[in-house]
Amino acid sequence: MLGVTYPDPDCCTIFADKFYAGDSMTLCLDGEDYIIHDINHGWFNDRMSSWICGSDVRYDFCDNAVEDDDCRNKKGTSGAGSAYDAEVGHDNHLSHVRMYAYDAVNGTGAATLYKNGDCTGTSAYVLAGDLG
Ligand SMILES: [Ca+2]
Repeated sequence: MLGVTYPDPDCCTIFADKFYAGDSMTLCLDGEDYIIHDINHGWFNDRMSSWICGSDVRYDFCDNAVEDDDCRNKKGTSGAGSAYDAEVGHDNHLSHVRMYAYDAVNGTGAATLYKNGDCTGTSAYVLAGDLG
């Protein structure tokens, strides 16, 4: 097992160390459909090494500051629904998180893909119906 509990369904917990260890921070949708957590100027900037997220949220973990508005093209990692990554592919780069309400049953489902077969490394979600 993971040895760590899932956060609330609309939240992600991010950790400073691999395998859900070290300092952590929990980020939530807080009832919104979309929210940005800007941590670029905070104590957790460029520290995330693992994460775990709840079932009702989709998320982009972005390497750069919010104002750069560039989270794709190998400048971030992402996922949808209950998922986790013990060893992120963009270790110690996270500067902001975009979170979206996610409903795999009544909304658009998605799959979260990982670079490595053991669900580690860089990840990305693919929404059902995406042309890819
Ligand atoms: Ca950064």
